[in-house]
Amino acid sequence: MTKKNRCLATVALPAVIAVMLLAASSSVTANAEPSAAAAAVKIDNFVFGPETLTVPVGTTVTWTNSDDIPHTSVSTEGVFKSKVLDTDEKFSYTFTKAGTYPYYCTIHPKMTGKVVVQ
Ligand SMILES: [Cu+2]
Repeated sequence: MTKKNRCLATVALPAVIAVMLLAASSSVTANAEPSAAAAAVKIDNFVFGPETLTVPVGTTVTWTNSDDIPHTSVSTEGVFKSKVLDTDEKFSYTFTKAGTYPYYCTIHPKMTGKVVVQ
């Protein structure tokens, strides 16, 4: 091996490994969630934002408590119910049927929101 060839090998090998890792990670992601949509509701300053969220059927909605006091996200009709979410905690629910899903915070019942699934 000439000095030049050895140099090429040290550069090429990590590049090949990087490409293999990239290929592996992207196929794993694709398999885990084939066509799942995602949407987010942020809880901040005693408000669900957006208050009305419209999503397609099959969407996973994630509530994140960005407030510095605990909140919950509980379906008025008993469809879903989070635990008490402390700061930065999340709750997710996947909506598989069309409809309107009102919800509220059980600790502060004046906090309300709804998810419209189409
Ligand atoms: Cu609350």
